[in-house]
Amino acid sequence: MKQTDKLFELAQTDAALIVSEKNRMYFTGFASTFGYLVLFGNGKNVFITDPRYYEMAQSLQDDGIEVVQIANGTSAIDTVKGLFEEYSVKSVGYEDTELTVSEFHAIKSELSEYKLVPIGKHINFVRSFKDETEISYIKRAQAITDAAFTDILKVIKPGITEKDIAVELEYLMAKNGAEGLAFETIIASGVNSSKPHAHPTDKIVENGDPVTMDFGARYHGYCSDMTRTVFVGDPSDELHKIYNVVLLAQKMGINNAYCGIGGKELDSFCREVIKSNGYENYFTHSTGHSLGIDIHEMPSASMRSTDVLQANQLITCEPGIYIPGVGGVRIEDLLLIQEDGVIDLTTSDKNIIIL
Ligand SMILES: [Mn+2]
Repeated sequence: MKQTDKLFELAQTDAALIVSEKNRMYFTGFASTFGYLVLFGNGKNVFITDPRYYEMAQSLQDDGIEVVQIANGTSAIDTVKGLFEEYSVKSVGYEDTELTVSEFHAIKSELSEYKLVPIGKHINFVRSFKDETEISYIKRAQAITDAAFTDILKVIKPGITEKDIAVELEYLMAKNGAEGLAFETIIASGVNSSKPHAHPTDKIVENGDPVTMDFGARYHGYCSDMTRTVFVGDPSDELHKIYNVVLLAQKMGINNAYCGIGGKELDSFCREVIKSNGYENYFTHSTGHSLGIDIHEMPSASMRSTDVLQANQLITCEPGIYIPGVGGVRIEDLLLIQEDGVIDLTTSDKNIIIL
């Protein structure tokens, strides 16, 4: 069972009620659309589910998670209440960061006799530290993404549309072993590339266009994320310069990252390079984020971040410059923080590529 000791150390409750799909997936490694996971501070864990998952969920017993089927004519919350009574629970942590307002109201009225404590931020903090298995999934997801990038370079040429590049890239990730996408693929060519999160359109790629591709795969439920901007034919002098500034900024961030660096400090390493070249008003987003089961997780690297990057956490380094009417460049790698340094999990070339 993942990091429950750490969770209870932070939460200081007798139990935690986990109902969201992703947190259930995180703590159990078992994917399901329905189930209540009850964690107890004493190390006992119970997965409550219905007949659709009861048999499959038996594998959880090996990980020390008791599996209980909801009795006919009762609800999951009745089973939860029964357990709380049995174990003399007084305080219960709940996922304030995941529940809808109506789910919260339902839990609040059903569990009115318990002290309810919001523990969403503690769960997110615990989730930010990746174990060996999670790191292996993320590395694999990133390797799939890098392989797809190598392959897509053979496909991009004048005349192809942004949508076709997106479809090809997604096919290549699937071919390389992805079980799905980490997020909706971003393809932005020509003047569209000044919009950091553009959706792929029917626009045709033309000679001289930058093509920004921001994409990620999912492997065993875990995400990867990378961005490269390539050029189809020679870019204008201005775009060439912008590319070099973004590349320098990104390398400055990566080369100066270390275990213990503040997210704000990492951001400023990148931002200073862009600023000293006169483009500070055109770097309009933060430098990086972590990922895992979600594509955006904590910690973050931004001007306002108070996070400190610690061993076994991840952070992307993705500065960009976007000039409306001209175009944009973004380069993104995924970094794994380790005690003795930082590993760049992204292996794709980032010297300027002119197709
Ligand atoms: Mn990203």
